[in-house]
Amino acid sequence: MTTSGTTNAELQAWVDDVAALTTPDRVVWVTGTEEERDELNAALVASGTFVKLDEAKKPNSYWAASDPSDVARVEDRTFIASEKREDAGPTNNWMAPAELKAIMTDLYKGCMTGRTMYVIPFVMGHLEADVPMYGVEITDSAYVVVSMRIMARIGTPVLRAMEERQAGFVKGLHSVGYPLTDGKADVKWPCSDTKYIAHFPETREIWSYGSGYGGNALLGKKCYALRIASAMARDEGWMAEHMLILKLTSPEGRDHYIAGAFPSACGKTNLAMIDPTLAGWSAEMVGDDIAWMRFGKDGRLYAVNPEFGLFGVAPGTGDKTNPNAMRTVEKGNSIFTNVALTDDGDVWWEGMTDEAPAHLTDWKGRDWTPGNGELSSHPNSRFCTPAKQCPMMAPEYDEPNGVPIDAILFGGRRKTTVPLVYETRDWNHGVFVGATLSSETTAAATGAVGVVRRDPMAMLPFIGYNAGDYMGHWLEIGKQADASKLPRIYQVNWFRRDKEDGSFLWPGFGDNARVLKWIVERLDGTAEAIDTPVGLVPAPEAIDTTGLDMSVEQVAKALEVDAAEWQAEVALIDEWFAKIGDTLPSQLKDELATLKAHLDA
Ligand code: SAT
Ligand code: MN
Repeated sequence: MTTSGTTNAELQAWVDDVAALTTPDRVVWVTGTEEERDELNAALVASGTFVKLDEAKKPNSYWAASDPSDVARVEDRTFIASEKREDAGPTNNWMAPAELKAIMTDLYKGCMTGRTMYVIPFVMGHLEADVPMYGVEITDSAYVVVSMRIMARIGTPVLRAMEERQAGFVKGLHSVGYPLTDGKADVKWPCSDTKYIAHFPETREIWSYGSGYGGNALLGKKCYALRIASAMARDEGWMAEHMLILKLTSPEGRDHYIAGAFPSACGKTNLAMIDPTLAGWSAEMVGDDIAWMRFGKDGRLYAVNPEFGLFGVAPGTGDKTNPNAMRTVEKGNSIFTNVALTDDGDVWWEGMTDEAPAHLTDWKGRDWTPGNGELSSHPNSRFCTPAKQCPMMAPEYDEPNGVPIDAILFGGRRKTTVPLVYETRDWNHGVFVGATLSSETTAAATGAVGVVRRDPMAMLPFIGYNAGDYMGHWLEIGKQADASKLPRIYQVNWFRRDKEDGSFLWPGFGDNARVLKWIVERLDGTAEAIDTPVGLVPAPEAIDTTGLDMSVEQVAKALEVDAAEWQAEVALIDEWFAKIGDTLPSQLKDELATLKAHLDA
């Protein structure tokens, strides 16, 4: 059985081919209406995937628990299948497209047996954009459909626009890889031990198999808006980046737009929703995860948030750390995955409140009591919620061509070495700092946690081509505009620890506005900076600590440039550059030589 279809011949043919290969019981063209969403949610409750939360506490909201093996992006199963291996570069897993497609076609054969195949037309960014960025995801997961409806603009209006414009689109094929062959019963969270998250950048295709987790299954997000889009952006002269977009307004009423790249689970959503602790300053969010940036007619870089929802890490989100996120999810219409369920039909996770409820159902469905030695929620558990519900959403979010970026931040999670903040000397120096960005790994991907790894522009898992060429593309972008029109580039590190007692040197969260204030004053030409071997660091007194219980000496510790630590860092950067190999741009070698010379001087 099939509902509807399309006049777009390429799309219809692809849908027919996929249905013939995967043999679903029926094909449903997703319309995006509220009635359709309600039906799917009800079906997900009936199948046990969803538990409906108490209507008074979280209206129209659901709790889901994944299979314990399917909780994060699987970077070791993620492939960039370009025709040539060198086009995927040294940081991506590569397989020849024909070989990978042969393997995956075998897996897809009959994989939707007993299931419904959904066809989701979607657009990343605005339907009214100069160049609307269309996609279609085929999936056998109703969880993916209702999540995609939160995370992207989907449904019939998008399909009609695609038909009218005869527009091209990114093809995303997703299956959980759990066919209901011979009447086999379904499980709450179908998935497979065999997983492939495959990208074909040349043909703008995504093939995903075996996982239902967000970053592996909601193909508009990391797979399209970063991996495929970064390859498009290289070809077309724009940028697809793993960045938040923040609007900051000073007490004088001047607006500044800041983009910030941070690896997954390093506080990007918290910074995007910052509640400044400094009197007179206010912040609004434009985006919390992805920024697409293009030059405007005035020669400045404009950023749009291509997403429609927020897919944030739940643990650590609470009234103290991120009140705006709490207000966003309280409005309902949200899906919570792998957090804990309270006895009265609400959700809870570590860090939501100081005290845990006396009893919970944990993310594995077991009884949980405080102090039982287990976390109630998986460290990468997520809330999926409509972006527009955020009380501090900037009106510019609706601007189809985005906001002009004044500054770019690069941040990681580093216990040592990297100062709280410093400014780079020019675009190329900024690209060097971005290209050598590093962070301790988090639970956002499977694998060891807490290991320092290089994460260029926080894009390591998301660059859809050769990382050296990607760095070169950044340098190219810098040549396309007047230096005065380019955003200024800063590095920040909220996570530095005291060498003696290991405590955090900086309070973080809302107090990060104090760092942003210094950056704005630099942009306005009113703040001083000290020239150090690594870049321009504020004098400790230049950071506004009004109302903070923090001495100038403590601020100085957070800002310190320790030559010995940086000598060790330089050795690590040498190793990193050696890994990039031939495609490493010579300008970045020059920047490293300059850093070494400054440190030796
Ligand atoms: O990859 S996700 O989009 O699921 C989340 C993240 O790792 O940033
Ligand atoms: Mn992210």
